[in-house]
Amino acid sequence: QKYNVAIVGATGAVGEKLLETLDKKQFPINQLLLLSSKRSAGTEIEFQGKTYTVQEAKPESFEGIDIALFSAGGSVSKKLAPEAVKRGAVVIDNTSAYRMDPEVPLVVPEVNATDIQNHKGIIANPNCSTIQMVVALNALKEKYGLSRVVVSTYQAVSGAGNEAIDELREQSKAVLNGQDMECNILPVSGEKEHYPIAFNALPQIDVFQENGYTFEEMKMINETKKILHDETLKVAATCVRLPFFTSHAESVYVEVEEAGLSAADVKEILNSAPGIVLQDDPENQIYPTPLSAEGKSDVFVGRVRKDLDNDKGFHLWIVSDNLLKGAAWNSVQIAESTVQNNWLQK
Ligand code: 11C
Repeated sequence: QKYNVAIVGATGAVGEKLLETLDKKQFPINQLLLLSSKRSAGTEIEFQGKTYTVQEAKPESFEGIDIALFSAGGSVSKKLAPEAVKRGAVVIDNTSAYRMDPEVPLVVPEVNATDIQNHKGIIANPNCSTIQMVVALNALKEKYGLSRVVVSTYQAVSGAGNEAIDELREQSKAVLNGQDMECNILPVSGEKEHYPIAFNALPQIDVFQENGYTFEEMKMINETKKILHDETLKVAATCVRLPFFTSHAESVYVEVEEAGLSAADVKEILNSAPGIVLQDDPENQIYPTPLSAEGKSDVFVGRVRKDLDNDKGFHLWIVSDNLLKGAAWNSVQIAESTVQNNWLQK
């Protein structure tokens, strides 16, 4: 069977990767519809030897669509996802619009694919930095139990979209040419203050919340609990933007429930978990980096160490391509799981 698929946000950084992933996975497509904002409508995109003209996304666009992959920002999803569902489509939404809605499954297929069955038309794709972390956390939780997680992230500019990628490129050029930098986008497009990302580190991803955490940090905290089905899990996060284009890296401290484990025990579990590639050989300086993970769909884990003071504490370094497993790849995995298990019906 083949499906009519729409991509909303086809011209964006994730949209591009959605097309790449649908092609790579040979997703069974009958008709493909590429949608965008009015501004990007008219753009021509090649896919599997055919040229498609991107159309402005409107409620009527979704007539006859089976699966709509949304990645055009939360406000577009809020407005158009219900319209798509009303017209019979299942929406896989890569924005934060519906993630914490109790009616909406929030899915990383290696962790909680069966949650898809409970969907009422919308399935949410988690935040990129959450996805790569929970793939590793779930493996540990299933075997050893999990009580606490403290994460600090090192995130690529592509998480903030094509404009942020351009900003890093232009600022880097300016610095190297001894010119003044323009700062218009980062840390957050539309915020009052903008700071250089080139040759810098910005401890703000998304807007600040009343509790002093950023929205990105709260996404990591709340989404992790939802995906792992554990509201009692203690999670703290600090999210930082760094000047590279692709892949998020994370330093993660975890406390498991079982006592007396070694780093080797933890590595063994991670090594056999779905979606994870263990790259951990300090003697030969083997560990993942943002550049080594770029373009790959796996979650890479290295630097696994036992805490020196806490018997149940372990430190991990987790890296993955934020536009692939963190976004497009995970969305298409959700689509595959949905159709292969006959879970399209609401
Ligand atoms: C970033 N994690 O790196 C964000 C991008 O909620 O899907 C993903 C935003 C989201 O800026």
